[in-house]
Amino acid sequence: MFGRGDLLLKHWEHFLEPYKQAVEELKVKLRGMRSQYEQNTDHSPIEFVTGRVKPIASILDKANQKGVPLEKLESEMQDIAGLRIMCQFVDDIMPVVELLRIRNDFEIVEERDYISYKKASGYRSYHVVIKYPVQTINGEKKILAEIQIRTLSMNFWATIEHSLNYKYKGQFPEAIRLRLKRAAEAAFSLDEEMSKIRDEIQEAQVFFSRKKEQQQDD
Ligand code: 0O2
Repeated sequence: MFGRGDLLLKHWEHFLEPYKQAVEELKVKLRGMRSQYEQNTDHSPIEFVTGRVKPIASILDKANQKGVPLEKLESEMQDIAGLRIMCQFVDDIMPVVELLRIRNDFEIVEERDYISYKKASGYRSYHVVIKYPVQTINGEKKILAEIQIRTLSMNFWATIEHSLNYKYKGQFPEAIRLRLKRAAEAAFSLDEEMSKIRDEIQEAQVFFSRKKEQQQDD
């Protein structure tokens, strides 16, 4: 016998299935871009890629906050499937966006540049919303997915701020809000400093990766 809770869970699993498939496929595809760079050049603009399907509780919270009715989730919630591409340098971000723009396995429906226009919270990242075709046993289904492209330093700040946000439910005590603002400025300066010594860093990285390869061959 199935209870109401089991049926509800089954309904959610059915709804989320194409999103899970899309995240798995996109992780492989985006990681493939990194491997191709590694094989063909000395520097990959992509450091690493992660992906997740938004947990049901977060979907419900966000729908509630934004007043999105559940029957409109598919068309109005853009980040149920979420991918993140981390770059070492700010200057790597637009070339990665360009790589996404020229792909023909999905369509870009929106871009949000929170790097040129950071959010009031201090959040910086470049968001690309895509329509991705998933092949299912019932035919093709196009779903929305959000790809966030950011530096390691932007990611560090966003990860910490996100966990604090969860703890304080967006209502930060003034002292924490100030510290986060200062931390965002420090993350910005770190990105700037690293960009200035980018050539030095990359030379050192090439040197170390060649040395590692030599040691593996010996
Ligand atoms: P989770 O847990 O990462 O899924 P908005 O109306 O601006 O709040 P919208 O319209 O959904 O958000 O789109 P946007 O701005 O592209 O933001 C979607 C996602 O970007 C968020 O998803 C976060 O992942 C990230 N993000 C946006 N603003 C912030 C911020 O101030 N701090 C941090 N840490 N992340 C941010 P979710 O659903 O909030 O969270």
